Amino acid sequence: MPLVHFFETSFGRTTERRILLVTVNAEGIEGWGECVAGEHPFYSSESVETAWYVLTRYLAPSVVGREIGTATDVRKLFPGVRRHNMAKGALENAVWDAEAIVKNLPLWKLLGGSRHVLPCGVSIGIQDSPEQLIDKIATELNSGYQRIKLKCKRGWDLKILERVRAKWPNITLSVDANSAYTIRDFDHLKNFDQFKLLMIEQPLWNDDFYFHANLQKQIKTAICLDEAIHHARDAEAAIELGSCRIINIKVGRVGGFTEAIKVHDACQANSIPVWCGGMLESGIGRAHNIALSTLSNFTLPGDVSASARYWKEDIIEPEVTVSPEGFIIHRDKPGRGYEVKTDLIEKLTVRKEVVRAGSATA
Ligand code: OSB
Ligand code: MG
Repeated sequence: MPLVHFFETSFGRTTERRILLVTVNAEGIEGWGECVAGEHPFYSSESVETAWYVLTRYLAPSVVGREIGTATDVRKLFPGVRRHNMAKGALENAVWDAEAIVKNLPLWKLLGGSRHVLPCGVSIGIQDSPEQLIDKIATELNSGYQRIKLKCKRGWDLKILERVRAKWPNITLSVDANSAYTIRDFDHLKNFDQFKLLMIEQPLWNDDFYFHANLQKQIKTAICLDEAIHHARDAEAAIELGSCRIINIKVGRVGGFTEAIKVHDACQANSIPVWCGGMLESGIGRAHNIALSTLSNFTLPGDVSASARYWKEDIIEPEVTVSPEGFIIHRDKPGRGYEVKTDLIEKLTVRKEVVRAGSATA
């Protein structure tokens, strides 16, 4: 699916998405999940290809044909595959979707959510010019978004922030470095404090807690970890070390709703606010992110934005919309709450594999 506008981070530019969807058939009920792995293993070590391999060869064969009491049990059936969280999350979440439909409950309720009106932010990529960025920010503010997050890297940071703050001194603003900086940049990063940012997301290495803790001691701006958090124990370690004051939860990155809830609860117990990250999802992943964002500790605006920011036509009905005040209101239909446009998906599909009960495990 081509993106309406390219999306550029410190690790590269995306112009179209290849989206891997998982459908589970639970005695006639269809549950859908989206694998949020990228086209290339740049954000994390997973990609669409690795997820396809792990799902079709290991995860799906261990789950089909099995009696499943509740979606939380799905990961207990997985063979001993290390990591590959996005592949695992796609399958587990499809079962959550099916379970919610079977129980005639909206997914958000099944997850234990309680928030009804969800504050939305936007993530704005690196642009071809500062002028193009200013235009984009103006458009998103006009649409009502409550928080602007800018992708940054060396050469696209302090000067950009100066221009943005000169024009909008009071908007809620944050930055996401996707690991663009190193220890050599600590003095440089101290300069970010003057811009009164809500947070700086994952400034250092994707797998680091220790140097983030050092950095957090030296800067006033709150550090938020994204890439580094793979499960609740990571969250606990990062919090105990002082590596961050905010955590971004992406359900795929932590391997599904079960672990996402654990991360959420660990943060809540330590008074660390969380928000829902995005991975340029289609409507299915987007609907799941909305359901997750209803949990009580999702107090900061998420990167869950309207379908139209990403797609000419989304694969769900209705599309996700954001109110002029910058809120998404969850839907109360059973399951994910949005219909899947199966005809459109069929038209866009380039590869498909059906894993049936009794198929050989690797
Ligand atoms: O770091 O949050 C990130 C997109 C792809 C990979 C990583 C990230 C992002 C985003 C986009 O920031 C959020 C969105 O879906 O709008
Ligand atoms: Mg991020």
